[in-house]
Amino acid sequence: MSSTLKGLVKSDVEYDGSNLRVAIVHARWNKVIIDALIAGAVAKLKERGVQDNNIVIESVPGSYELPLACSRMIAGAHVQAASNAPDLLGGLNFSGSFSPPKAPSRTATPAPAVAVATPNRPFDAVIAIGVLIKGATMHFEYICESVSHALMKVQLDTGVPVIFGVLTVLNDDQALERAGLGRGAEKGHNHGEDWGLAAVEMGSHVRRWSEGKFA
Ligand code: RBF
Repeated sequence: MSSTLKGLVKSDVEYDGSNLRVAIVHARWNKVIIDALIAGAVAKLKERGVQDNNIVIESVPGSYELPLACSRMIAGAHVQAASNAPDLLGGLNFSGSFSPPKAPSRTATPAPAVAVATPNRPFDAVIAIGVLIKGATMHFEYICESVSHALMKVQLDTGVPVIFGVLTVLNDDQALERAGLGRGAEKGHNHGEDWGLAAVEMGSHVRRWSEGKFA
C-alpha cells in the first residue's frame, strides 16, 4: 500500500518550537502505553526546539478528566503569565501572589538581582494523552464520545490548540502498536511523536494567524 494513501503526510516545513510553551496532560490508566506516548511527544517537542522549561507535564486519573484539566491549565497559564509580567514601574513580580513591600532593612546586604527563568507566557498548545481500551460495558463508548467532543470544545472556546492524543482502541494489542510497543515483529508507530509535531505546528500557526500573518 502506498505510504501516502493512509496516515499523516509529513509537513514540508520544519516548525520552530524554540519560542513555544506546551503542556502535556495525561491520564494514568494504561500507564505503560501512556509513558511511551509521552516520551514520543516530548522527543519531538525537543527535536523542534521546545525548551525543557517550556514543557509542563501534569497527570489526571483517567481520560474522562482530560478536558477539564486542559481547560483549567490553559486558564491558569494566563494568570501565571499576567502575574509574571513586568509591572508599570518596570519591576518583575516573580512571586505569583501579592505581598506588601517590606521596609528596607538597615543591616542586611541587598540580595543580588538574580535572573529567574519564570514562565511568562500562556500555553501555545496542549497535548491531551489518554488510552481508552474497550471493555465489556458501554463505558468505553460514553467516555470516548464525551472526551473527544469536550477536547474539541476546549480548543474552540480558548483558541489554544488541543492535540487529540487519546487512543480509542478495541484491545491491548492495538494500543501497544500505536505506542510503538507492538508485541509482534512489527512494533508499530509511536503516535505520541505525531502529537508532539502537531503541537509545534499548530502552536506556530495560531501564533502567526493571531498576528494576521498568512502564508
Ligand atoms: N480511563 C482511561 O483513561 N482509560 C480507560 O480505558 C478507562 N476505562 C474505564 C472503564 C471503566 C468501567 C470505568 C469506570 C472507568 C474507566 N476509566 C478509564 C476512567 C475514567 O476515565 C475516569 O477517570 C473515571 O470514570 C473517574 O471519572
